Amino acid sequence: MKRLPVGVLLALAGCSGVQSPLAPSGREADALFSLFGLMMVVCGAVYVLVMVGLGWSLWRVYRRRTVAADSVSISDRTLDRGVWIAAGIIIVGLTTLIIGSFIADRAMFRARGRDAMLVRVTGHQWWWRIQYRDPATGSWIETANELHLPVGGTTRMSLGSADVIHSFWVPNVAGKLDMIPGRRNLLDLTPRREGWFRGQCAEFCGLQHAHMALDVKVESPAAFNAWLAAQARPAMTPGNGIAARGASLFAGSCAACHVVGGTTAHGRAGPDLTHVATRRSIAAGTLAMTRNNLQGWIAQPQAIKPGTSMPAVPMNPTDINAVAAYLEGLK
Ligand code: HEC
Ligand SMILES: [Cu+2]
Repeated sequence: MKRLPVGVLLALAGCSGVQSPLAPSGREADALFSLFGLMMVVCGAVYVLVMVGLGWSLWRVYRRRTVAADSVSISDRTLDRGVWIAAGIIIVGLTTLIIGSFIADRAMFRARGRDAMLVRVTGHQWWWRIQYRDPATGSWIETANELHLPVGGTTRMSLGSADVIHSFWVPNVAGKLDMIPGRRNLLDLTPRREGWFRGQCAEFCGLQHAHMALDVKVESPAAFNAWLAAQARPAMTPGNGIAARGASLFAGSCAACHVVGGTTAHGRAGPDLTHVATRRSIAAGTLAMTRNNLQGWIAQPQAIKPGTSMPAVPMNPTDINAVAAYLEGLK
């Protein structure tokens, strides 16, 4: 049986993932993938030609050497011809690449000017604030760390930052774009395949830069609309005794930094938690959304993301459990 080296298998495994520009699943990523292919072909061809030329000249030198050691010389005409061929290859190759990248760039911003749905994403150390403009009312619907996109449609991201420079990158769907304090950059996303993808902050932004990931769900327009409508609703009222106790503890210790829609929690320093339990992970893709992980995060955020601006609020385990039960009910 033929066996591929482990390194080759690992490299190939990287091409099919949920965070890979080599598995394009959107119009903008398609354009970049085609450009990547063109660059591989042009640069590969130049590489092969250079290697063949090198081999050929070495072979000629070697052949002559065996005849007479000191008669190695290249005529001016051969030299001239070589220079012209090299110049031709460079001009044709570079022109092809320039045209290719111009076309890819146009393809990526084709929807500009048309009315795409607008989503504001703001980078924070080290999480993402996400705000959808409600097409019906024009008001903003806020969530965090999990982006939903309707398949087939174009969503325009307005990217900004609240502190340092971050960079927004969901490789399967589109290229990356920096998020710069004081300005908004626009990026269009037109995913064409449903499923979960993963984004990642792509500009070093401090200690927990690596723990600044983004869950991305591409779904049917109907599922997307239902999701958006659910996100716009105020939070559920706690169902049982423990969760109700958790709610009052939350109002005392956490409300200064977090919003829970429909309650007195109005803090803007941290992610909106109105529907936190609908999300797949917490702390920007760092932990799966489970009761245990909520408890662990509340008890020791500094152990999970050292340097995060969420402090460990002093609470005993029973209270932490109650708060986690409350959050788990925020569907
Ligand atoms: C000083 C402000 C502050 C206080 C007080 C605070 N938090 Fe946070 N919280 C944050 C910040 C900032 C983050 C984002 C951290 C990150 O992911 O890097 C966060 C993240 C979270 C998350 C993860 C949300 C998500 O979608 O990823 C949960 C859950 C949470 N906090 C719960 C609580 C609870 C419960 C309390 C009270 C016990 C609390 N927080 C108190 C600032 C605060
Ligand atoms: Cu970042």
